[in-house]
Amino acid sequence: TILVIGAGGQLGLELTHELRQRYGASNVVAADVRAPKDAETAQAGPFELLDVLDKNRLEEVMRQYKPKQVYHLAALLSATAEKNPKFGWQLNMDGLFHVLDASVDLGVQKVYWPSSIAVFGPDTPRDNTPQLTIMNPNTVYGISKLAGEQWCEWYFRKHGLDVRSLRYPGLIGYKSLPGGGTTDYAVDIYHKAVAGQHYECFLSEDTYLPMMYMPDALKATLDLMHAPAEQIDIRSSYNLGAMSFSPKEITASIQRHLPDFQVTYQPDSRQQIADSWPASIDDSRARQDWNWQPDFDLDKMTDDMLVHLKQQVALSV
Ligand code: VAH
Repeated sequence: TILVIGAGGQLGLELTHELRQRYGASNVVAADVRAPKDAETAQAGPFELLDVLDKNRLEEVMRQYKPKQVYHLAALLSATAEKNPKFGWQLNMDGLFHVLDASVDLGVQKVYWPSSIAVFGPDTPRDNTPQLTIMNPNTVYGISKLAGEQWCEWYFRKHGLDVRSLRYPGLIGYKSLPGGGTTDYAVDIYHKAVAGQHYECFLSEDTYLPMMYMPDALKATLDLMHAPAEQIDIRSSYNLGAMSFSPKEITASIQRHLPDFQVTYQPDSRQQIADSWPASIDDSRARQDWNWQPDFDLDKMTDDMLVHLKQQVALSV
């Protein structure tokens, strides 16, 4: 059995769907602090209400299902955590400790925990950011992800827990909505374009950020989890990249299909967060250790996103 904590989030919803397709729906338990919005998650397989800060409830769920693998995705993302710093730290850190301790106690074979390019800060080299480099994150989310990486490595060294992690760039998909991130503009913009509306972007037009299409993020996650343990040389978290683009470039990519689509720019507080992050990532260690290779670039992602979002609109009328 596999347990997915935070199964209702942007990544959790897609990962649960992918894992259920691969391992059978009844073998993948979806858990989240709130009941699933989409009927599919609820109907397709087992669902448990779980607040990961409630350690007793977490242990109860884990004793009931005895998962061999746990994917712990529940967290506050960058913009939300910056507005709720104490809760952001508590959820991101105590939630992780509860999962790591319960996994050691109950003999879980593998744990997955997502990190982020948010672990890098304003004095990190911005272009082709290396795996090992200066890391002074200046957001609550980034501080919690950097601390979490170090704790994952500690649990691997001290308890032999096989915990694995990826520093995701901004993730973009059509099956789920983002929740409180700084890169969310890159999802919102496609929805507006397909709805025939203009989009007001909360980042400036030349804000370059590392990004990845959801199918690539799912492939990387499962490739990492399937790799033999002896191939995993990095137990903090692997740099992971696919592409980088700016709001201006994703707009041009969309206008290849929807030439009348218009975007205006109104940077808000998320601009400072974006400015503290790298422009591009060196993920050569992931490519060396477990053969990472992305499939989607910006135009290929745009073509796929627009086709699927148009289908969703057609089905919803
Ligand atoms: C965020 N989407 O914006 C997340 C991610 C790299 C960005 O961590 O907070």
